[in-house]
Amino acid sequence: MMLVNRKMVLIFVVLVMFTNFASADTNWQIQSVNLETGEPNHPDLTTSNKVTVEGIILNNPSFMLDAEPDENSAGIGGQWQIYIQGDGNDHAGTAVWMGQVYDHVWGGDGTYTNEQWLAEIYALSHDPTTGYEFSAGDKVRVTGLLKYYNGKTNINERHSTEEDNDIIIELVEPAVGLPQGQVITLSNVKDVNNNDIFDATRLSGGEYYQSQLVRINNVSFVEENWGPGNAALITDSTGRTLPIRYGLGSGFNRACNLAEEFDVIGIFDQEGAYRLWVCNYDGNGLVLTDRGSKYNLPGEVTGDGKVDFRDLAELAENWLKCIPGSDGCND
Ligand SMILES: [Ca+2]
Ligand SMILES: [Ca+2]
Ligand SMILES: [Ca+2]
Repeated sequence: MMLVNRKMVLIFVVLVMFTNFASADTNWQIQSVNLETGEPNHPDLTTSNKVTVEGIILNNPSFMLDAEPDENSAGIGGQWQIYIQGDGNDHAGTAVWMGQVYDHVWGGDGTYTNEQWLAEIYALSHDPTTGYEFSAGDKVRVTGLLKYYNGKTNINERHSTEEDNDIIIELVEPAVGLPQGQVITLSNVKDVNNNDIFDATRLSGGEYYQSQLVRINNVSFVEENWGPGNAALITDSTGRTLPIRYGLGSGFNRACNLAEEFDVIGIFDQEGAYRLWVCNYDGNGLVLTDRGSKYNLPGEVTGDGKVDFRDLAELAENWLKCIPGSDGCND
């Protein structure tokens, strides 16, 4: 009897180990495509099995999509999205997306009330064990269902408010820092005729950089179209071009002070065509990027995500002070 129990325990332990091992994917595995056709072919694309994957958060969500709840929206309601990028040898990234009004807008199942929606994205923004609030540069573990959309395999709820479809995000390591943007040129992702370079092996072209941070140096605008959420177009000295999507960052509400030739850092994205998603601009003048705001809320200085009297008090206390060596001291 004793022996049987030990055996059973052993089998159970091995099963648990195998299950844990089998359910962990890399971003590279999640983005798997058929080498001949380029079609996505992850085994759990249409099963009800959730995948688990780790990566570094690339963006604070309020700079990317508008999560403002709007259950009765004639528009599209709240949306929420982060990208995670694999580290080490995991040369790939994955978008994690949520929507509020699945049935009205996304051809799905159910709509979150405003209250439910806020609870959903609050849960996704905090480690379930410690309550820690995530930020770009944190390494996290994401568990959820897969859904293919316009060129990449995303983790999302498959457009359903069913609790079984929930996404879970857990902290692996806080503040590991953003990955350095891989320096590319437009010739890495566009051919001589300025067409997207698609390589189904994902070892070159746009697929190699998809959903990861890249940096492109010495570009200029063909179409500036400055403003939050707008689409722009950049070019380099070879005449190749690449679409830019501006995020919702409040920096795009200020004047564009970029030099005529500038560098750009953003998330290399595919939605049909390849494009670069730049979430915010911090006004530095030479590089179209933002180096560290947490919330997309001008005047929010205390770091709690709400503008109130505490921010005002801090502002008042420091009124007319300037940082030695900064432009502000020359006014
Ligand atoms: Ca793709
Ligand atoms: Ca849910
Ligand atoms: Ca505040």
